[in-house]
Amino acid sequence: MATKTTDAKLADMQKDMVEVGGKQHMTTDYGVKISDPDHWLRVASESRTGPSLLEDQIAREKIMRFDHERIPERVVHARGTGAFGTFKLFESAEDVTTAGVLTDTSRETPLFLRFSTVQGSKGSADTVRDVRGFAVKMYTDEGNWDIVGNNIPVFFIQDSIKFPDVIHSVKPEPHNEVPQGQSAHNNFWDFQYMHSETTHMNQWIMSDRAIPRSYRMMQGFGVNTYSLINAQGKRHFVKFHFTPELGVHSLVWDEALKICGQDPDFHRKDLMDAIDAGHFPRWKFGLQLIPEEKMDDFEFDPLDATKVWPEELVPIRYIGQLELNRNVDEFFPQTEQAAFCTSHIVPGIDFSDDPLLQGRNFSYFDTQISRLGPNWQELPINRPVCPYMALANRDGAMKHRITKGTVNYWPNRFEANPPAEPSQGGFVSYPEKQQGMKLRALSDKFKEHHNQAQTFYNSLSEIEKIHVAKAFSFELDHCDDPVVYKRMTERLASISLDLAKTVAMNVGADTPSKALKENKGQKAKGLSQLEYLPEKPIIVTRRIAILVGDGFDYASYTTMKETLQSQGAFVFTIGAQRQGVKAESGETVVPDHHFNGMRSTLFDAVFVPGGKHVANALSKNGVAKFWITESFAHLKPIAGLNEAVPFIEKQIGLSDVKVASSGTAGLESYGVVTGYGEAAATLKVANVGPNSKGLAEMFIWH
Ligand code: HDD
Repeated sequence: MATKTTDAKLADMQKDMVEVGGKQHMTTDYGVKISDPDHWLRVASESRTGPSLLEDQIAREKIMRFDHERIPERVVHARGTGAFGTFKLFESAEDVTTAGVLTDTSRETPLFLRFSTVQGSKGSADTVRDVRGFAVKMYTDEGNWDIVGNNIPVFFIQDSIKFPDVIHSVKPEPHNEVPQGQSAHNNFWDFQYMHSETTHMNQWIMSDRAIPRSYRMMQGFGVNTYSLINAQGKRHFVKFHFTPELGVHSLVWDEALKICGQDPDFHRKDLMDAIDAGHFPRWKFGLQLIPEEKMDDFEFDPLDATKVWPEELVPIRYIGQLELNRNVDEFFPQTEQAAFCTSHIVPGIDFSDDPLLQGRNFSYFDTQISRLGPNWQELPINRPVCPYMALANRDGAMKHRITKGTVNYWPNRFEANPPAEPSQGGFVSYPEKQQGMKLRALSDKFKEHHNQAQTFYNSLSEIEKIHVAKAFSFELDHCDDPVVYKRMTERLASISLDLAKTVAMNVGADTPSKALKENKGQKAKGLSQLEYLPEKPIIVTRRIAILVGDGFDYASYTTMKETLQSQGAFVFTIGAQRQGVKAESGETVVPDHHFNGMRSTLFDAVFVPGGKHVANALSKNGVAKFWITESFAHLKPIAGLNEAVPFIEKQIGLSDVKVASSGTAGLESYGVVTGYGEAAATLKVANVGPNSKGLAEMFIWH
């Protein structure tokens, strides 16, 4: 029995839901109960297994259904996962739009959000270096509104006609289908060099933005320029922003690479676990608005998707909140079959002449036909929750909605299902005056490609800049054609001579002697991800490992575990063996994993309680020792007590880890917190920094 709900989309989907379990017998697709699901009907006796019979309608149905289980994966963004949620406004935007979803503060609009990577196939790993998709489908009272965005605010190309080229260049190469889930290859960087308009996006994808810690910890951007139309018919151009409550955080590259193999589902599990635990991820929703008459006031063209609208010039106005609060029940019908279209807008919202958006409006609508067939809009995940009557859109493969009545055209003699006047909510396109030559061209302002790329690079912190240099060095190291890595390195001299020189040295390109474009040090707001830290450092949903073996100190173990859990952290006991680990004081703890079952990379921090287990188990186990070394290398908070202190000190090879004297609070160094004596009994955890900054805040002693 479906549970009663006030969520309109959940109620809608429940009409099509059945549930595994209970006393209902197993049946065929046509409803006949099955008596023996394990044997094909065949000629057989006790001594002989004879031929299987084609007559077996039950076996044939089962095999046929299996043979056709797969549908084409998305041509890009094939790897992804999603969740349901709600959108609420805390401020009406009625001064700029008539859209109910952006003006009615009493509404809770149900939504579905799908996150994705771009390059890899459906089965590729989550933590690859890539752009992340951020596609939102809002089931509004006036129809579905899709924002098909990314976690990076700009795009590679300006004109949609180049999309097949940029995607072909990044996808596995055509002759050998290599590499999977990577942009580190000749064709990608060849294309990037050949199109200097990609220079800005290159900086973003080589930054830490392309290796997020979690889908919950990244921004979402609509990227394209849309329009909002108010009741007076006035138009504002708009860009959509989603800013995560948890802040923006990234993995470090070595960690990301390892997680690809250690847990390819890292991000999708992270999202599901947080929602299951009731820690619902939230994003503030904001608008950047430019009144129509101001569109020519900028040195860039606001319709160019390779440019951001600098926040100094166009501030973000936050008006709402998006929350994810429900996992899907079944992946295929609720995520794989989700179909987003940039062309799905509702009254009060309109397109712009953004040349990338215009092409997208054709492409998404079109691609769903090869993935799902012409009736994809009827699938439960895609259909609207408001009443709808597409009078003339009938038939086609896999039609399943039944429309009663004798007419399927307009006008009809009954005046059945008449069109709506604008005052009744009918969609009217903004009546824009158009005049011009028919040409294959873009306006002149689209020709400038480097200013914002430089500003992005200049705005990064020193550590972020180092990461960019390392990322370019990794990528170009994987290009074996000297033409590709040499030319691309040269291009970097139009951003920063230092960056170009470092990369040239690493990848074996010629060291550039002069900058290709003067860098005047221009910086801007909102580009460095360090600007997006939560107001107060929090540890909620952070994964923290406690390493224990036989002989560990039970008191400090439980104090730390309970304190961390009380603050919403996910705490895991990693033990020498999962059969049980015995504390010095006799208690037995059953670890969640044993040393070899997990890796430090899958956790945000590690704690080692004191006790004899350090000598008995940890010091004798290479994996446990490496856990500490690797955590340190990945800049993670490490804490240890008593006997654990010299153990930690040894693994990280630090001579200046400061150690408090017996009974007093511990001290910290490089994100390592250690302490001797009675401290364990009064251990409290307060602030925790994100894993790339403020690491030493992790454990605070009172
Ligand atoms: Fe796209 C999927 C985001 C440019 C053509 N795109 C897709 C998805 C996201 C984006 C998040 C996955 C949707 C899902 O989860 O199902 N794409 C973007 C952004 C772009 C962009 C932010 C730049 C502003 N895309 C873009 C262009 C074209 C496409 C210029 C073609 C002209 N994109 C597609 C597609 C996909 C797609 C081929 C594959 C699967 C799908 O649409 O539903 O049509």
